[in-house]
Amino acid sequence: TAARTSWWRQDRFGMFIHFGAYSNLEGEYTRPDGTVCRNAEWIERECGIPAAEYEKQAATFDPSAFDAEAIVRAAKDAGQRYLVITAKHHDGYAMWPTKQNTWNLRDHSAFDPHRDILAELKKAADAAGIKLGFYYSIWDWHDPDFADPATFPRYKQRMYGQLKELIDNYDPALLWFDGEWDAERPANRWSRRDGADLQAYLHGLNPRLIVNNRVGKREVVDGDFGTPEQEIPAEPVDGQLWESCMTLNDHWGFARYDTHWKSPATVVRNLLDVASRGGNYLLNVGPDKYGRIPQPSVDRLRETGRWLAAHGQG
Ligand code: FUL
Repeated sequence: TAARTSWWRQDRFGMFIHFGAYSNLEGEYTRPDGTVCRNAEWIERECGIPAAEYEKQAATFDPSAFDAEAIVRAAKDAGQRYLVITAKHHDGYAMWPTKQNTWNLRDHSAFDPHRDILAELKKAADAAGIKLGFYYSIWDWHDPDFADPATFPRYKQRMYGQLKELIDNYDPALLWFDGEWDAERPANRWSRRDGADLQAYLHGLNPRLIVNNRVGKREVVDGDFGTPEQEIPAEPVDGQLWESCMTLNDHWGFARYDTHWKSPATVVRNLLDVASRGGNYLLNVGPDKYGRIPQPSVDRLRETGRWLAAHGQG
């Protein structure tokens, strides 16, 4: 573990990117009765959007302005040294041309079928000497085999298949799991054993992969590092590596109504606070439906980088 995680421990500061079919709604869903429901990456669930309707809107998703080089530049400007992008969030929509289903950006969108944003990001990140990681939700709202214990093995097979695709095609340095909790499968819980099996499988494919603790049950023995969310732990757990992930406003996915941005001073203070306690800081951006990082985020990243450069940390 020590050797495997050495780059990550040194890099300290990363960019989280929440981008998916939900981004296309930009945080707002107008119900048939005309009322508006607001959310972000949980919008399908929290606003009760019927699956057929969510699929219909996803078919119009066209992030034609996604610019991997601009994203990598924004990260570099901020002093960030790795990226973690949502390859699949809870809505189950894959952001690469997976062969396991058609619920993905290649087969179910209005996006240029010759483009592959994960490949673009990998290329840009490599060119800039920045590491690339993928967020992957175990919980899946779309796959019909997820919630039923009888069919879960079929889901699991597709999940393993998707993860192998990600590793084979994009060679990620890190996998950031999520959605390991049990909301819908009380009779068939994701166990530490499931997590250990999955980790063994992944390390069989690439022994250098770093994996977060949500691969298991978020305990000290699970994965390589802990994942406090929207908080900076006062008392780090003995010897455990950790990374605090945080939003720049109040949502992970793009929400056009959310202008509650943290000030650059707050971002710098959080980063220093995390670093002083030995943690990593994974700071989120949520691109809009065209794939552009919101300007307020770009500005804050630049300010943060300026501060770090001025103080010899850049
Ligand atoms: C949570 C998810 O449910 C949120 O949507 C977000 O991805 C956050 C980083 O992890 O558990």
